[in-house]
Order: sequence, then C-alpha cells, then structure tokens
Amino acid sequence: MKLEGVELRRIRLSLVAPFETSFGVQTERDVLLVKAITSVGEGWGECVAGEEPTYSSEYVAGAQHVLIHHLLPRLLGQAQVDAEDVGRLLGAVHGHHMAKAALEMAVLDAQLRTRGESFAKYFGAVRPAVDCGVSVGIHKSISELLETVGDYLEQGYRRIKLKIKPGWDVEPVRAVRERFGDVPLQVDANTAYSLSDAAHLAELDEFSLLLIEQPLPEEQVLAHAELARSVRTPICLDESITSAQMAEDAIKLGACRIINIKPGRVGGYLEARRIHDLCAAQGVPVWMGGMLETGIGRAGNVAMAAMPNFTLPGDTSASDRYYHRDITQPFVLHDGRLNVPSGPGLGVDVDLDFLESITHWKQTVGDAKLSHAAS
Ligand code: NPG
Repeated sequence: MKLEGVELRRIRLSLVAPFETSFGVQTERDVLLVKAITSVGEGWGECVAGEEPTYSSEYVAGAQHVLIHHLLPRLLGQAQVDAEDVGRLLGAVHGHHMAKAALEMAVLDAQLRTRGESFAKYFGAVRPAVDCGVSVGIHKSISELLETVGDYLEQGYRRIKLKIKPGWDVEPVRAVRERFGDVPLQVDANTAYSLSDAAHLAELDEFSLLLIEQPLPEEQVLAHAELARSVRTPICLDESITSAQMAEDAIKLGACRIINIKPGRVGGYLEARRIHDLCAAQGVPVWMGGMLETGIGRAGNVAMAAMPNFTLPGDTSASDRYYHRDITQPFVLHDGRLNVPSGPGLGVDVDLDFLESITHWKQTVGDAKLSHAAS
C-alpha cells in the first residue's frame, strides 16, 4: 500500500488520580496520535512519549518534530509501504523509538483493517483474554497506599506492582504483604538505585516478590548482572531493553531473568515481537508494560500480551484505572482479565467527536487533499 498522508494530533486527557514514580508525578497525558491515510484505508497509532524526557530521552514535542521533519519524509515518497518495511525505511534515523513505533503502528493498523485481520491474529495470540496487573504509584502515606491496593484487589486485579524509590521501598512492601497476604506482588524502581544499594535491595528478598524491575540506570547492564548475584528476587529490565539486541545481550550477561516489553520503548510492535520470540527461545518470561495508554495503545498492547510467552500479568489495566472517559470504547476488567480485541486491525473505534473536543493541536502531513477526502 502507499502512505498518502498522516494526520498528527495532540490531545489532553486528565488521569483519574495523580501517578507518582521515582521520576515525577503525572496528573494528565498529552498524547500524540498518528492517523495513517493510505491507498487502502486508515489506521491509528499512539505515541507513548511523555511531556518531559524523564522516563527516557524522548518527549512528546520532540516526537512531533522528528515525525514531521525526519520520519514522515522517509515514508511519504515511497511507492509502497507496508508495516514490515517501516523499520528499515526509518533505519537511518537513530533512536526516537516512540515516534517510530507510533508511525509503524498506524501503518500496521491500516494494513490489517484492510485485510480484515486483527492485531491478535497477526501476532499469533493464543488466548482470548489476558491477566491484568495494576501499577500503584508512590503514595503520601502507607495507610493511603493500603487503601489504594485494597481497592484494586477488590476490582479483581491479579497482580500488584508497587513503585519504589529510596525511602519508599521495604516498608510499603512489608505493609502490603502483611495486609494482603501472598497476593502476586512486584516492585518497579525506574532506575532510582545504584549498585551500592545492593544490600538494601536484598532486604526485599524476604517478601517473595515476583521481580524487581529496573533498579539501576538504563546503561548499567553489567551492574544489573552484579546486583543479580546479590539478590534472590529475579531482576526484570525495562528501560535498559531498547531492542532485541539489547535483550539478547542482557540475558547473556545474566542482567535479568525476566523482561518487560513496551512496544514504544523498542521502536514498535515488530521489534517487540522479535524480543518476545528470542525470550521464548531462551526460556525468559516476558510481560507487557504500560505507559498510561489510551484505548488505541491499549488495544495493541492487549493483543500482543496474548502471545504465548507473555506469562506474567501485564500493566494492562482497565480504562477506568486511567481515564474517566477513553477515546475508544473502554477496556473493562472481567475477573481480572481484559478481552483481546478480535475485530480488524486494533479492533477498537475512535470516538471522533470526543477526540476533536480534547485536541489542542493538529496537522496533516502529505497530500492534504487526499487526506481530507479520506477522513
Ligand atoms: O498501567 O500504564 C500503566 C502504568 C504502568 O507503571 C507503569 N508505567 O515505568 O513502567 C513505568 C510506568 C510509566 C508510565 C513509564 C508512564 C513512563 C510513562
């Protein structure tokens, strides 16, 4: 198919509650959406870059700029662009994985909608619904944390992830274990520690956590391997795993026993699928991360989380954990699971009137006349 044009749009959505991590507090998302307008139909992509470059070097205004000036020009002139070509065509541009991922996703959605195939089918999904976990931010007090965790467990979430940072780690974990017994529990440090904290992190061993996610800075793969020798809890990497190559190297070095997959972080669903496959071949379980996606990103993530080696519950929570009103039909928790969309492409419809009402910037790149006719 040919990519005729792309509509880029930024929308603002408030979170139902502030979400605090070791890298800051978020109260809303400023989401960059990509609509691919192709010779055969349209498709949607969501860019997961945040407003500030605090999780990784990417940020939403940068993603918007690189799409307009460096990525789209490399696709719009091509006679033929399928999703499988996007990575190669954008290969000359270094980094910018989240921007690339959003573009590839939109092209893939257009391609699959046209041939009536779901993301799940394309990925080789093996289950109709996926087990869901929930990520719980840093709270002001342990009592407030226990209340939040209790609410989520009542809603049916099958695993709790606690955000930790120095000064908010062993005590909240102990309190959750004491109150809620042997609920599946894991922690996420978002790079907040250093190797000199190894003995302190080993204090978490007594709580039988599923994993400790990304305790050290993203470049410190070797240090993670060293840390892994002094803690019993499995180390899981998130920020460090930016490609299948990095995943392979980290596993070989003994830096992690589990990998969090975020399609945006690694440059798209196709690279994410390669990581899934190589981890499966090495006996390394993976799980689907989350970046507070709207229904568009969630649809793709839930579809991928239904692949065979996604054996741990993901940060794929229900829409109401994030937003009062989503831009697609909401994802609803049933017995701690979300159903995998089965319709063509992402299998969700975008509420265009609502979208328009929360759009604060929009631009069409490419043949505006054609894109106008197609929308
Ligand atoms: O459920 O989508 C979700 C949030 C899961 O904790 C979560 N995401 O570090 O993994 C993370 C964190 C995150 C959120 C990272 C937003 C970057 C941006």
